[in-house]
Amino acid sequence: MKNKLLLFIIIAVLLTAGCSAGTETAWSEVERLEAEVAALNNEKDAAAEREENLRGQMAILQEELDECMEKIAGEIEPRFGGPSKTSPLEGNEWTLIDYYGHDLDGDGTDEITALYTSAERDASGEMMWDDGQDFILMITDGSDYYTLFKEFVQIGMVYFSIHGATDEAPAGVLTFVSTGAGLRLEKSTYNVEDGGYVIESVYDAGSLNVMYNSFPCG
Ligand SMILES: [Ca+2]
Repeated sequence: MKNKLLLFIIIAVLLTAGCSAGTETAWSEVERLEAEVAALNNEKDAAAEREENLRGQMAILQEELDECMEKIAGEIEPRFGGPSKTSPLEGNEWTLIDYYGHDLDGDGTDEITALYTSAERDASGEMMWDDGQDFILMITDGSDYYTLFKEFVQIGMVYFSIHGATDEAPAGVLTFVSTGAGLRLEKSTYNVEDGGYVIESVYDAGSLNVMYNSFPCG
């Protein structure tokens, strides 16, 4: 009887010890797994932050690339000012800034190159410039109109000069666009084959912080 009781006690002790050891092992495993999950979450947060930073950098690079492509396209691909029977002045009020007559297409007859703006003159004839206004530089040849420049210019001015033909170059028009953010220069020459003016970008200063220029105004 005594032997049976002793055997029961030993078995009970062994079983209790076994359960306790199993529970401790399970808790350790849970703690290890929790630490691993926390580490993975930290890694995930860091990766998300890196991704956001990269997206920001990519957006800036894309913007710079677009600007470069736009600039290159403007420099490489000339515009074409073909003839139109409709004046670009139609539909709005325009103020004539300046004009000049010269034979630009070599047919012996002068065309009129004229610069207009949407800004108005006051009663004494002085220009009333706004922060920005539209400009049109156009050529009139009989009943045909050629638009060399038609844009809204913010805090800036448009000028033109006329050049006669030489042995090296045909007659043409230079268009200067001076703004608070840069300077553009375009050259327009008549193309006999296409029957219109090829407008090439000669120079584009890009984005500048212009503090002053001595160009005359109006
Ligand atoms: Ca002519």
